[in-house]
Amino acid sequence: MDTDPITDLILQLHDVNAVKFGEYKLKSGLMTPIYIDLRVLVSFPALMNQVSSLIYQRAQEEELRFDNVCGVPYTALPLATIICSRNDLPMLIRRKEAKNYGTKRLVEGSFREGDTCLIIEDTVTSGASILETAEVLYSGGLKVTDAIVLMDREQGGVEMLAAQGIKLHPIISMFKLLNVLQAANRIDTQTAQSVRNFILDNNTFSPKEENCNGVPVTKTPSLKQTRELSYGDRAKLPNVHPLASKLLKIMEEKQSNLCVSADVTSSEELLQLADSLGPKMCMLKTHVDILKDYTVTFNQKLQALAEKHNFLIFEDRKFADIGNTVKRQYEGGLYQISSWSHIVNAHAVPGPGVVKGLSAVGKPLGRGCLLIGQMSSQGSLATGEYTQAVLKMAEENTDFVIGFICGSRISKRPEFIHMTPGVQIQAGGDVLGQQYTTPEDVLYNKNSDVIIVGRGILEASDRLEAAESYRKSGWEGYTKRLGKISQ
Ligand code: 5BU
Repeated sequence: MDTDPITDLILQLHDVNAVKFGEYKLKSGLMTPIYIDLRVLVSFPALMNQVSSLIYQRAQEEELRFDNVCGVPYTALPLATIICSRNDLPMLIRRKEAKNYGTKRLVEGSFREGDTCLIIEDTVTSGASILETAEVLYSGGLKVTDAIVLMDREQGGVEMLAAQGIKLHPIISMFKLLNVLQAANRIDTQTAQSVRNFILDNNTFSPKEENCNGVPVTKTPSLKQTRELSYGDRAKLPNVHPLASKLLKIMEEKQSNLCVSADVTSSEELLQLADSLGPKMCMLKTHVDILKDYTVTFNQKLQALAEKHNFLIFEDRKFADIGNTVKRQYEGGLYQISSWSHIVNAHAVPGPGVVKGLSAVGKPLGRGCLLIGQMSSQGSLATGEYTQAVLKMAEENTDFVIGFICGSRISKRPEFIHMTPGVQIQAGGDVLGQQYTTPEDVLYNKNSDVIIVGRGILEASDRLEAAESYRKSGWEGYTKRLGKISQ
């Protein structure tokens, strides 16, 4: 099988046990489910050479200009040595402590004041170690503009260093590493997802720190301890979309984060479901194209029930075409979805045009859209870098995108709503690839906001009783989460 050099390197790093999964303590004291230990590299000369080549190649690709190279002690020190020796570059060594005899220098090697030094590092979490080395180099009169790191844990290091004027160039990013190991069956989906959640939930960078005069100050990055905002608090955030705010208020008022997926084929049955389960849910999800007897009167009745029981309607249409087509599918045709559905969803696969097309119709009507960041079905291709691209698309369209369909929280912005399908009281799946997790897992462990439940309720002998039990366990998961302190 042909692999790119990074994929190949990731697999080799895993082979030599430089990537470990379990419970480990970071330098900061934070517990982590993944530990990158590149100290073992020195025992594998071929890998040392490969890594050094990739780092130097990166410096060339980025056309970096520098006079000397300094590896952050200790792990990156031999890497810097190989790079400098092979490419005839002058190296500097940063001492951890000044010796108490002789010159007392903190930077060993010969350099001129004003020289630019490139920093090499093995792993970055917050960026603090690189900054520490840069500060020693600054004190010697050197400049630092760039740093290259073999492994970026994607926990805020790039942003923190950028705020300090240092551009960080990662060779391997955490999400790429997880995707590669998962695709190669080195780790299972659950492990990969739990590490992704950990990384997303543990960003160490808090931007703008200001002193009392409003002047930005340099602060050693610290891990923030925050308590989760309640649905009600999130409804009042200044940048929240009005429809997201409405939904969050409904959830708070009705103590429900349950969206019932009304996947039935008769309009009469759907209306009856909406009326009887209305008090239990914050949202009703439809697949209008599976109804065998759709009429305009039906959707007028459905809207009246949404008013009566105070829930939102979400047509799970999953638009996925070019902007011009989705615009016409959303407002026209038999169903005229935009005229009755508060919320629709879309795949990001066509690019931003899909959101632009839908938004042209929905925004003036005060509608909102959920982007599909992940799917509950087995083997879904919406993972890793794709999910990250969806996130970016949402962030660029917050006047219409109100959140995501996903398996777990993918954005830290409390204005976005995360909704998760594939939920049943009993975890498991169906014969066509659906995968189920429990309400508690979705709310408490996966940090999502809304559970979407279809057959768990529809196939119960008493649907009302089942809806109440999903409402209750979803709400309990959420209240338990509110008590949790996140780092
Ligand atoms: P279920 O009966 O609880 O399995 O129904 C789940 C519903 O959510 C069903 O209407 C699906 O079309 C919908 N769904 C999903 O299951 N998984 C996804 O990733 C997305 C939607 Br997007």
